[in-house]
Amino acid sequence: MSYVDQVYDWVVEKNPYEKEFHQAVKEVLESLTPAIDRHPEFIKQKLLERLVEPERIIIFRVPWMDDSGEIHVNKGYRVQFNSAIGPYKGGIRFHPSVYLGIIKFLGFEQIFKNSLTGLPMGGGKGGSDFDPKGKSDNEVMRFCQIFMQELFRHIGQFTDVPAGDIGVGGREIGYMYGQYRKIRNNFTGVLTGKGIEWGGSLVRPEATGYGSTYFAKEMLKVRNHDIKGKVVTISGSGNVAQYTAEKVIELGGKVVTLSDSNGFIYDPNGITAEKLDYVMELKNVRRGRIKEYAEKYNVDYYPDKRPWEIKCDVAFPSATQNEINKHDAKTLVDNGCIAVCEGANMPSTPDAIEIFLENNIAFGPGKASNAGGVATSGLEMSQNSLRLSWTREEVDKRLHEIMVNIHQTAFQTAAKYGSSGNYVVGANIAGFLKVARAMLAQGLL
Ligand code: NDP
Ligand code: 2IT
Repeated sequence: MSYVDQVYDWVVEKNPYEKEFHQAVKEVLESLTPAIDRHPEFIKQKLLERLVEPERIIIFRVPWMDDSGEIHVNKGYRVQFNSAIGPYKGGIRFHPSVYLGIIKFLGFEQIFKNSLTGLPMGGGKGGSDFDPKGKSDNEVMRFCQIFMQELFRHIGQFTDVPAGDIGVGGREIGYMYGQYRKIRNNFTGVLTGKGIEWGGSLVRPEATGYGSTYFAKEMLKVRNHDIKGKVVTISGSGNVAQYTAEKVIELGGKVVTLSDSNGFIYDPNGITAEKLDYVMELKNVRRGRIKEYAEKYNVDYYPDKRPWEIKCDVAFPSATQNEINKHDAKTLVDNGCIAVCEGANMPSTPDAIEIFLENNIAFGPGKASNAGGVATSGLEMSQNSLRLSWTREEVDKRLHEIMVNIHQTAFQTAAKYGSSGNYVVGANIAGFLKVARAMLAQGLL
């Protein structure tokens, strides 16, 4: 049995039930084989065994009181996965599906993603099985405060810097930051995604979606295509989906779908900037359902479905993990899709990825294509350290450069290791090698 297979089996045996974590580990390890072949020292040093075990896991109780006075108890998590190249960095997810296996998969992905950005950030992730949906602002505030009442002792600007993810946006970061500042009595860049008046960076809210679009543009350029004039399907209607739509529209693409966990809307005439303003108000202020778009603009709504049956040139899965299965992938290919760019983390199942690669689809894996969010978080950290704020143009220029570099690195690394055009192999190997070298240089820790 090969070294990577042995490590994978060991991960499954030692971490039963964490199926998303197994999936993420398998995808990375399988593509590392050519790199491991060139570095036998990694085997001797048990480097992969060390890489798949988080440096530290914190699990804690979060009791909170709802508006009617009833007490609820949720679980809080922070997985501090790898700090070989910088402080742990990664978002916090509030969603009822959260358990250790999800946070570990996300933290593991984050190691390689952060490495690819070229910025000094290690990998981590946190969250809770708390469901912000249907909760009042006061309930969300109290939850965030109690969550931070424990998390504060484990994080810091040089230790671990959380940010947003599903269910955690500007509102939640605000409540958590306020509590951190109050408890610690200091004002530091301990979270990213902060409001612009209190240490945040311009373009951070837009960064993941803009970055994903910049990445897609680079993939298309290699094939002599452009976003302009392309029909685009997007899943999700949260932070990543909204700003992917904004940038695609700005670049002349036609966005025809958005979704949420209840279904998707299909607007064959294209979502315009004005309609997108409506979506942003609907989702970010009123916190309503995407179905309302269909009612307002008189378009079709498909309950309990994902948008992959709609014919498109480019697809941006931007909602959640495993939202494109084998059947969806086949449908996309059969309908003439030429590129799939992952805004979400691990939205495509392994057999869906196989279909994309077999059919020569330009496939951007999340850890490369959605790295613009964390990269701009890195830029927020830099600005906090400098005690300066860069202009919108400055941040966007740096974000764009980083995405172009990630694309180039993944593309060139894939070619170097015998898998031309395979961004999965390129991104995994490039992200891995930097972390592996740093781990070896720093000794057995
Ligand atoms: P949001 O909470 O802002 O939006 C999430 C969207 O996805 C909502 O429309 C939500 O619908 C939908 N969704 C969530 N869970 C499910 C589900 N189980 N089934 C169907 N739809 C679902 O999150 P983000 O936009 O920030 O995150 C989206 C994805 O992008 C995630 O995979 C995240 O990890 C990834 N990502 C986020 C980054 C960021 O900076 N925010 C950076 C890099 C990656 P509903 O409202 O009905 O739940
Ligand atoms: O998955 C991700 O990269 C994020 N949720 C953003 C992490 C961050 O620290 O900005």
